[in-house]
Amino acid sequence: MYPPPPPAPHRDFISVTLSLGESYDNSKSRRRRSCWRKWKQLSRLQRNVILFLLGFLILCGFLSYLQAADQWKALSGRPAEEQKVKPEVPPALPAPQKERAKPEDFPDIVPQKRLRHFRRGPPHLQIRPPNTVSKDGTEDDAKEKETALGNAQQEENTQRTIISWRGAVIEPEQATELPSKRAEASTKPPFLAPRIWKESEFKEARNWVSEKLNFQKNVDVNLFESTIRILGGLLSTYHLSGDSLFLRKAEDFGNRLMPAFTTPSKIPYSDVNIGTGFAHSPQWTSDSTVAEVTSIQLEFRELSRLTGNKKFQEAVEKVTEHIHSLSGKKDGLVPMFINTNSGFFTHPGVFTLGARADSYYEYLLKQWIQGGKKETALLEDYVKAIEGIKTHLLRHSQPGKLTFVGELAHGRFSAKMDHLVCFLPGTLALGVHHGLPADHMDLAQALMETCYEMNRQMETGLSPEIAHFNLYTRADHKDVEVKPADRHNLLRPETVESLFYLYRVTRDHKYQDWGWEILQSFNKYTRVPSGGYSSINNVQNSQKPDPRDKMESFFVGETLKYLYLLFSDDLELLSLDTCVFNTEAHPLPIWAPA
Ligand code: DMJ
Repeated sequence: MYPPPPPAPHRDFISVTLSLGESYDNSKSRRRRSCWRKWKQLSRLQRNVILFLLGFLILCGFLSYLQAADQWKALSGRPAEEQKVKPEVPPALPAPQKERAKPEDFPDIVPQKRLRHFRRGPPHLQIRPPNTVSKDGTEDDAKEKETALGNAQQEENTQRTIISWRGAVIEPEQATELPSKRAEASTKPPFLAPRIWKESEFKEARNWVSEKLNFQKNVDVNLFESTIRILGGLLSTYHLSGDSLFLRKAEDFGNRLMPAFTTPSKIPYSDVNIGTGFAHSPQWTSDSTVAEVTSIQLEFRELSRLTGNKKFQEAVEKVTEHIHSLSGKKDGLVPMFINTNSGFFTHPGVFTLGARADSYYEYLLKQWIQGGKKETALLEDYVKAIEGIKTHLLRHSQPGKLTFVGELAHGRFSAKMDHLVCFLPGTLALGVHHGLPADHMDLAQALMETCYEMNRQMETGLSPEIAHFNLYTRADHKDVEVKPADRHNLLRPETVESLFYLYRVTRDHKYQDWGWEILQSFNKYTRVPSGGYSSINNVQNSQKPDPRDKMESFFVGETLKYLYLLFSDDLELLSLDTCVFNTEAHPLPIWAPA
């Protein structure tokens, strides 16, 4: 007797069996049968691998089809929207500010040689010097050097203009005293010579907008970011210059954003392709961010007022009205997400004044101001929200008793505050300037001090992206603590934005002094020797702040603008009584009473 054969060993490798003994038969049914047999002979692992590959190929094919379809759609064209727009309402902000200070008026101010700036290109204004010397210090080959210099030269013209429009107006080397000290000595010239723009620079920029700024591009943009930066910027420039080119561009751009509102709920999608008009949510969700859908109203309302076309205003006001009557708020505080299909808040029960909710509160107040303080529902929602903040989110840190705004997640309080929340003291002060209760000012001042401390307590004098506050007294613990992942500074504006409002409303020079300290820190730790500024990775390491080689456009659009206005002696410059700043610091007019 032979012993029984041993059990077949488990195989988890792929094998291919070739049947050499069979003669070749060409009949279809035989081939099909043999394929099926081979398939059955494969192990489960082999079959899964083949099925996965097939699925993957089908998915790739489908995605390329979608992309091609978009391109065909774009090519089939959309009507040219660069028609002449006859504004119903003329520009309302002051006429363009020309250069008002001549060098001879300020003999003790030595003109600075303009720095050279190099740039990769809009919209991120990434600053890099031309790379003509290799790492080991030897010169690169002639061709590379020639290209780098050529590009740098070409880029320098644009960069110089951008920086000098806004950035170079602040030349801190020229004034070394604290603003409050300087103000005491009335015989001295103004703290900073106001140089808002030079006509030649404006012309250069206008030419660029006229000849190069073309929105017929097959590109996805974020509705909120492009509204506050591009649409807001164009509308503001129209008001400051009175030049209808900017209004025509604004209307063209506004039209291209409108497909974002074609959702079942009328809560807009987050993204829209300005070339094809295809609007959509992010790939992973059908939600939009609450702050984003509620912080486009100032711009769209103004666009309607100027063009006489109500569709812009109607689209954004539907969103405001919908959210006004939506359940899921907590004493005026809103969750962070809203679904574009159902129109309901999602991820309920989480409340913050930071990312994804911040400018919802800001735009309630600012729309009320923009519209001449008549839309009472906006004011009610704003005042209610401030009370909600006081009830649920306000705490005091230890040992310094700093007032801060934390977060609430399903009833659990977290002592975490984004630097973004530092817009709040400024917004509260603006409300008080327009007649809201005086206790809002107490809160504004307390929070302003906290935001200043978020900067001052760091080794670089610059705030981290997120701060954590100590709620209990513990030995060797400061009020403000920072987690390793939150130690970066993106050159954000919120602290200096609020300092500007606090100074305008109280006229207390201490706010100028605080802004001055922050500006010195920006110059010390974020300024790039070859030009421009850079975000840094570590505000707690003054030896190695670790630049990121990236300058966000809000640094020139907001941070430097608010610093300029904070230090300006002209308190009527872009007055809080005639204009309202959008959330990207672009001034828009307050509508005159009917
Ligand atoms: C800006 O783009 C806007 O102020 C926005 O509302 C949130 N914050 C960034 C800059 O920090």
